Amino acid sequence: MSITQVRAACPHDCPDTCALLVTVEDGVATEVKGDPEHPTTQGVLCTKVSRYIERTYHPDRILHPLRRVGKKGEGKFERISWDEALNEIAARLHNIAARDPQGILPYSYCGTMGLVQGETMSSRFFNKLGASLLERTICATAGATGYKYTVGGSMGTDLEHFQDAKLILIWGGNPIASNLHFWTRAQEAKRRGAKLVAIDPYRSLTAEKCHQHIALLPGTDAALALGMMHVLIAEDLLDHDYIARHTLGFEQLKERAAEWTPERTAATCGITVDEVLNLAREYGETARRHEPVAIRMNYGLQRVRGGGMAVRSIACLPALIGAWRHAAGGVQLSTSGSFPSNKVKLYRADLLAGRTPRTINMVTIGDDLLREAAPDFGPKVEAVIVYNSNPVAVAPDSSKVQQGFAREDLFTVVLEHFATDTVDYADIVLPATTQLEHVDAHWAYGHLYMMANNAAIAPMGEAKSNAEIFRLLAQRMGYDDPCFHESDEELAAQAFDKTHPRAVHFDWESLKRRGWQKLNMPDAPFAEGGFPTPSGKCEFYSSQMAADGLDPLPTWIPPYESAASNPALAEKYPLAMISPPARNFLNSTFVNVQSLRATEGEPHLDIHPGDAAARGIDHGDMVRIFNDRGSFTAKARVTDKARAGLVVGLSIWWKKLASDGKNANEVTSQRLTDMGRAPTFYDLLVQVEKASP
Ligand SMILES: Nc1nc2c(c(=O)[nH]1)N[C@H]1C(S)=C(S)[C@@H](COP(=O)(O)OP(=O)(O)OC[C@H]3O[C@@H](n4cnc5c(=O)[nH]c(N)nc54)[C@H](O)[C@@H]3O)O[C@H]1N2
Ligand SMILES: Nc1nc2c(c(=O)[nH]1)N[C@H]1C(S)=C(S)[C@@H](COP(=O)(O)OP(=O)(O)OC[C@H]3O[C@@H](n4cnc5c(=O)[nH]c(N)nc54)[C@H](O)[C@@H]3O)O[C@H]1N2
Ligand code: SF4
Ligand SMILES: [Mo]
Repeated sequence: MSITQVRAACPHDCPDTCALLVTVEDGVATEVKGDPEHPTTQGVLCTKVSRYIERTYHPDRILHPLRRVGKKGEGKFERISWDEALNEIAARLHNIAARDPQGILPYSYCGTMGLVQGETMSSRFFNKLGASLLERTICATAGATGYKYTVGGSMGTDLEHFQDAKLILIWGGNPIASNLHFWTRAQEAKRRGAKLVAIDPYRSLTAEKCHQHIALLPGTDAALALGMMHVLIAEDLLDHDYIARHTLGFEQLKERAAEWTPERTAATCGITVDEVLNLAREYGETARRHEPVAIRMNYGLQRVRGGGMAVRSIACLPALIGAWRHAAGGVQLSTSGSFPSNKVKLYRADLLAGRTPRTINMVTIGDDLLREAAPDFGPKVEAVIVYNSNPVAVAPDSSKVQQGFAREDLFTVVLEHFATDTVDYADIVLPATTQLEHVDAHWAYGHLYMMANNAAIAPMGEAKSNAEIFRLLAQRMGYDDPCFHESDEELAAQAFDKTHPRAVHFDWESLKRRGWQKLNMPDAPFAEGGFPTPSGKCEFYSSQMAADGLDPLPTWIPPYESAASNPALAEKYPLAMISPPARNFLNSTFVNVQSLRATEGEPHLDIHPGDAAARGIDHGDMVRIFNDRGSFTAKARVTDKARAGLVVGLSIWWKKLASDGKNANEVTSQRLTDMGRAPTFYDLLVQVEKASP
């Protein structure tokens, strides 16, 4: 028997991008574990990916191409050959492209975060075709935009220093579920005497284990940050030297913050004046003692109308108290901007050859699939090629999305591992390889290591990698540019820009052997300023924002839907709802892995005892959650984990595995954030009632 161990990387949309060791016995993968030597993985994986073998060898894997035989949505298919599948797709795409290639739309996100199996061959393919461009905004662009205006780019505190912080604010994130290796560091900090504070409307698994939990109303984070600034300034808990040398616009910020008294802040956020005062004082006083103070800001607070401004406002705080002076101080939202990935070479925008196709926002796919040709829109969408995403389950305002994909005149191709909710609407389904079956190179958004993924096993059945599928499609379309012949290995070897000082040491052959390699980065990136903003300073005042039509100073933008901002709507739909990630799923991935679904049970709705009693709802009752956009059912959990006025439905369930064939996105809206054109998944009002049996 031959036993080998293969170095791999976790492909999932998770900040941790773990280093994996895959045990292979006679060509069969038998175990996936964390690399004990990798400094952030430290030999530990989350429960989900510990089950990667179960997912890879799952009996429901799609293992050969399929053609639809039933009605759209029914999920009935017949087996066809790769030749038939590729020929049919090429014929349909040629036909549409002859009228206008913008009628063709790619739809993809981060099913895999790999640079190769993400957007390399696919991007080249769609650029050459002149297809519509997709704005990949479904997750992080509100915060990334707000952070960029303020700090200059997606960079911040290095994960590997958080254990040395003395105060950590975990703001809008639930790392026990979604950023496990940060939580390890936070716990080590706790053992060394640090205080952990969770800022979250919901008593999440993480909030439960922090020293303090501040349960503010959803969408009020910018107000809390402004209130903290008010106190820091009023009580002179500032680092004047850092402010003078490394920030821009302090005088204007001071005027703005003056408006945010602790009383106004507390009323806006639905918390106490003491909570505001004590948080600000602890934040300022810890820094005053020259101790590191860090913020781990995450995505929960961005999924509302003012999501960009919320991130921007929080991102101003470390500069006010000079927290950036310490390696363990500052703030981390995402480290993605640290990676010089080689997008010019990988994506090949030059293949557009001067054309500028229209752009479609993936958040508004529901409306856009239902639109007719129009001067302000362009041609009707006639074909969608979906890969690395499951839009029918994850995109907002789901009944519209479903209606769009149900269009008889829409040609849909889905590259997948499993028969997801989206696959049910496909005309052609193509079997894709999993991370164990293909090669890839990875960046990360929670640490600073370039990562390699070696193929551990041969492709299952007739599955092919995404890059290979687009390579074959390019051939069928008659594209002869040499870039369409590059192998997955050749693509991986170009992953990072070796001319960039942070990646000069990148070498694919050695990365493959070692598995990982840290970027060249200073320990405390902004200790001496040097922010990558236009002014080189942390911009409290941003002229760029003014030029972009935004308030140049931090400000609170109320949610579209809340009791305070829309009282008329709140009469009808009095409860705010959020649907953050369930611990055992990764977005909608893993929902079909039996052992993980069994742990989550079934779709739940957490509701405060007061709100439940007012509606005659008991623990365990089936409830209907609804608003003008739609409804879904879930089993009520009556618990004060959800603050009064808020209901929480951990997500993202496959619709077809829920009792009513629906999930939380029935009630979410397609409205966009203040900046970054991102979704507002947690900005909505609903009513809840006992479901009729
Ligand atoms: N297990 C697991 N891990 C995941 C994912 C998953 O689905 N499952 N998804 C991955 C992806 S794609 C992403 S983007 C990240 C997301 O990572 P995080 O943003 O850390 O997501 P969550 O862990 O749900 O934490 C969000 C928290 O924000 C809170 N929240 C909601 N609204 C507000 C608000 O207005 N203000 C504040 N302060 N808090 C609010 C929620 O109650 C929730 O506890 O996680 C990644 N990791
Ligand atoms: N209500 C609500 N909705 C949300 C969110 C929320 O918190 N609440 N979160 C939002 C966020 S943050 C995000 S990032 C999006 C995520 O939305 P998506 O990016 O669509 O993520 P997944 O649902 O995990 O779907 C990814 C799919 O890619 C497939 N896949 C994985 N690897 C490969 C591969 O190598 N090749 C191919 N062809 N397929 C592959 C998987 O099988 C899976 O079905 O959802 C958003 N939707
Ligand atoms: S999902 Fe996240 S925590 Fe789990 S193995 Fe992958 S990178 Fe690590
Ligand atoms: Mo995400």
